[in-house]
Amino acid sequence: MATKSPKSPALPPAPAVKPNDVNGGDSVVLERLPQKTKPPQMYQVVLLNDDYTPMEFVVEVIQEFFNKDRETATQIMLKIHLDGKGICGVFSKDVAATKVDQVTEASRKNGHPLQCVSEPIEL
Ligand code: TYC
Repeated sequence: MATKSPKSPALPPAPAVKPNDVNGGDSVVLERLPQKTKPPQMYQVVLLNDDYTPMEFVVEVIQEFFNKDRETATQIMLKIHLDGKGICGVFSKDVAATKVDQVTEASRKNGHPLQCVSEPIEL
């Protein structure tokens, strides 16, 4: 009686491999797509002039919330006083909104009508 040779499991038929198919024809070609990530939209936080808010309060707000030294804050305040508006800083959307809220709350708490807005920066 012949001894059974151990049987190996059935294999799928070997794929036809062309000489240049290093991966048996399963190679994937990755195309480089054009870079399409844009930098995020930035926002300038602007103070508006009015006839009632004291100059000293505006200077203190610019120093405290926009991290300017007293001289720079005074120049920005005078620019607003003369031109009607002035940029205090440029931030991401969330940070700009927080600055507007902080300045507005501090102004109302002190009884001043100071207006602070954020505007998307034009490209
Ligand atoms: N015009 C105000 C005054 O004469 C001063 C002022 C400056 C107010 C800047 C607001 O954003 C402002 N007291």
